[in-house]
Amino acid sequence: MKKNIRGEQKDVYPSRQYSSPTHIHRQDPVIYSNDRKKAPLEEALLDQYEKKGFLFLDDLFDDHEVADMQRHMQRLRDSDEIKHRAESITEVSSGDVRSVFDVHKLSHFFQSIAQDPRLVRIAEYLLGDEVYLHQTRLNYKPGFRGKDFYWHSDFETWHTEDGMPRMRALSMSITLTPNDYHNGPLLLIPGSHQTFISCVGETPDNNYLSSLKKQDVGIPDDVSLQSLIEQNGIEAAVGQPGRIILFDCNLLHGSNSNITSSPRSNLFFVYNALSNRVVLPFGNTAPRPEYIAARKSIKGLKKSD
Ligand SMILES: O=C(O)CCC(=O)C(=O)O
Repeated sequence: MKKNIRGEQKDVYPSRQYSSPTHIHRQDPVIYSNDRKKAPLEEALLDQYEKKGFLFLDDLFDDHEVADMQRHMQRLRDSDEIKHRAESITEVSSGDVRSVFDVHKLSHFFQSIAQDPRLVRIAEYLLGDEVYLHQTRLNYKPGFRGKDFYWHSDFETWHTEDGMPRMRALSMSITLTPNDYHNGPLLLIPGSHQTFISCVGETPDNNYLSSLKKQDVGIPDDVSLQSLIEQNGIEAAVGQPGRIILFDCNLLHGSNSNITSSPRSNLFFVYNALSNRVVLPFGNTAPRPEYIAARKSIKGLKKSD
């Protein structure tokens, strides 16, 4: 095994280090809190999250709140200043904005949504710790030419390229347009959060921008994907704006391109346990910038007593 730059030998989730893919059974809990009486979610939803690695919440935000989010999303989208900032990732072919990172720092409005006690309490319960924002982003998938996101586990990237030690993080994605079967909704492989796929291929130094655009590293192999999909199927997170798609950091997910006329835009907040804050990357590369992975600007969002 390659020694990482922290000088440590032990990496329980090594990836991009071997010449063929391997599977490692998850070494970490899915739900870290034990007292279900204190849970901010119903028992059935907790069971579903544990088993499938994701759940949907449809009624957490009211129509006014969702309309406000849509307005602020559009404002960021239309801003020329934002488009030219490093936090904006553009499509290789069209130059269109694909993602805007750090939305909680670019917009006070999105900061307040990311810190909303209704969201933070759920994250705290599932992760069994005070949480902070590891990453936030808006993903736009315009009509006609909205590009796909290939299958991946976020944790594989966050561990290898950012140094997130363990599987103790989750994403909450809030849909800001209708997500239907045709316009490239998020696709999830139920149960895949239990298996870490150690991917093949080295990460070139400072390749993070190109790999965000092209997704050419940290991609599971076809054989592994096929067996997980054959065992568990695929679920499409279709729903109306304002739905929260909550998923574990190691869940395999992706989405198809959008050739319909209906745009699809989703917001993502990534909560990580404070005790799981990033160290140096396990893949031996230089850390990615702060707007992609919080390393210095870490602020606990304590909401539970
Ligand atoms: O927006 C999507 O459809 C998928 C996003 C995703 O997986 C990512 O940004 O890592």
